[in-house]
Amino acid sequence: MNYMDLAINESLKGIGKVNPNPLVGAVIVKNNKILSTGYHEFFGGRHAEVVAIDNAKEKGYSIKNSEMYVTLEPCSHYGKTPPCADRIIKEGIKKVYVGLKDPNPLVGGKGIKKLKDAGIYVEVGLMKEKIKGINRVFLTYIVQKRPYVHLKLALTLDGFIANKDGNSKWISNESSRKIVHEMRNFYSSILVGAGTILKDNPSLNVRLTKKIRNPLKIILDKHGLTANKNLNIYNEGENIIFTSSNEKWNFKNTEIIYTDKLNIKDILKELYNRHIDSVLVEGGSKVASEFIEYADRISLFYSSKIFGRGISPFENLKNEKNLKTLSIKNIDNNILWELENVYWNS
Ligand code: AOF
Ligand code: ZN
Repeated sequence: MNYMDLAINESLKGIGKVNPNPLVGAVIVKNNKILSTGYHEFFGGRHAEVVAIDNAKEKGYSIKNSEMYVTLEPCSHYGKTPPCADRIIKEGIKKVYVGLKDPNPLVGGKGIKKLKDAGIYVEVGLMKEKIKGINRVFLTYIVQKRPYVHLKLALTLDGFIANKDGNSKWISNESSRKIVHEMRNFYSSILVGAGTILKDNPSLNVRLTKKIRNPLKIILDKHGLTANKNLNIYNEGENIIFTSSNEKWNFKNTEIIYTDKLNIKDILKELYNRHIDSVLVEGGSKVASEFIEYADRISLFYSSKIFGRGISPFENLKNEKNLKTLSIKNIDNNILWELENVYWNS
């Protein structure tokens, strides 16, 4: 494994803990020996570069004239912590290999310039594409000023998300569902319509894989159908309900946002304003038909079941769509088809 790969692997340890900040990892190397590694561990915490430096020093290493591999450009601003570029210069690190230039306007090349001005050798762009993929949430949130949207659906072979009575349990297999729980660890929130809540009474938590934390649950409930019912979503974690109804919800873990229309763009804007950087949209056909317009990524889990009749996920679709395939995988006889939407910002 190369050093940048190692830095990337370190960065992944921050999944589910750093949002809306980036996943960042760093490695310090001297004379071809790895002295230390570090990653951004939690929102507001030390940056990866500083963690790696502190770790090397704790082990008693001198890091003067060493090299650093870091997945994101070291920052140049005073944020929750002082600038990493200053610390790197102070410690006498002589070469810095940067994966991705930081698109955050607070940094945006200023960190690299600071290092270069101090006489440090800097190389930018190592494994850039991989790092962009891993940081797709941060990049969308910071550049496009909206949450990243990932639409996930489980479908029968003939393309239904439920049978004609609306039953959707269980279309995809256990391995597919495990992947969905990993997605729940990765994204800050899950969004579903009230119909799904009433029909399936889902918990929408992380169970089938090692839980990092439960994502925030967002329910679109125009008519207030979920108000004060005995439902699993109220048992743990936090909920936000968007509604146009005058119903009152009396749950401590549930915030109600009243809005005239449940307009998706406005909902996403509201979430962005609350620093929610990503949404995993988990269905209902109404929700899927609307969110397909706004989804950055779509994951379709096709099972080998055939219903013949049922509910199509896109019954309410307004405009035809043509998506771009990212990958197709066999998941124990289910097929996971991952697709990308065209750029939807306007
Ligand atoms: C991180 N972790 O390892 C690096 C970051 O609010 P602050 O002070 O924590 O600054 C956040 C910004 O700092 C972030 O958006 C990114 O531009 C830059 N680098 N952030 O959270 C890190 N290296
Ligand atoms: Zn920093």
